[in-house]
Amino acid sequence: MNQPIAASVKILVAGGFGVGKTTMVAAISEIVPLRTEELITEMSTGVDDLSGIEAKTTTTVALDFGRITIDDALVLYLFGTPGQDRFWFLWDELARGALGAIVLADTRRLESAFAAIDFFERRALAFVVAVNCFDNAPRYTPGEVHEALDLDPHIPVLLCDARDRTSSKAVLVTLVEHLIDGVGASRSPA
Ligand SMILES: Nc1nc2c(ncn2[C@@H]2O[C@H](COP(=O)(O)OP(=O)(O)OP(=O)(O)O)[C@@H](O)[C@H]2O)c(=O)[nH]1
Ligand SMILES: [Mg+2]
Repeated sequence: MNQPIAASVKILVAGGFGVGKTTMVAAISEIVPLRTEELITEMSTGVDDLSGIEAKTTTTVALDFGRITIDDALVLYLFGTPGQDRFWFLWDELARGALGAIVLADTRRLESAFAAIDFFERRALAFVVAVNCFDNAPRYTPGEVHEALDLDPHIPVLLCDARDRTSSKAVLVTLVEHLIDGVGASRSPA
């Protein structure tokens, strides 16, 4: 019997430097994720802002890649972006064909989410904002983060732990629901 061919959807996991993108792709993926991590060298001194993530020793230089099968009909492919400004030129390529994005944010450096938010708003690519709750980071409610980032009212904001599979999957589910809402809204009569 022929197996139905599953629809495959490309999702980006984006955000500033060191917010936990690689961690989230690894937490969600059912396959061993492809990573392109390089050691952070003295080259990055004075270039990359390591405040709050001093223990970080590696950084993504191209992409992270993972996969999660939702059911027979749907497979999600996750692409984690590099976080450092000098790899911005890769984002256009990575965003090609993507249906939606997760913007990860860290409340110690909330402003590092602006570039990713701006990128997706300009391209009218649907996204949700997920605050990765690092242990020593100030706690804010999703509503406060929503306001601080000056987001459009319909953009979902939620708190998560990027190391935790259940928590990261909840972010993905929120994004998929947001995408479905968007399709519904664009189909409903004006
Ligand atoms: N305490 C805590 N540490 C985390 C969390 N998420 C990630 N980390 C750690 O924070 C560091 C940064 O995580 P990465 O996943 O490499 O971040 P990234 O966004 O991929 O970083 P770049 O690719 O360099 O932009 C790593 O040392 C992780 O172990 C979290 O939710 N809580
Ligand atoms: Mg990374």
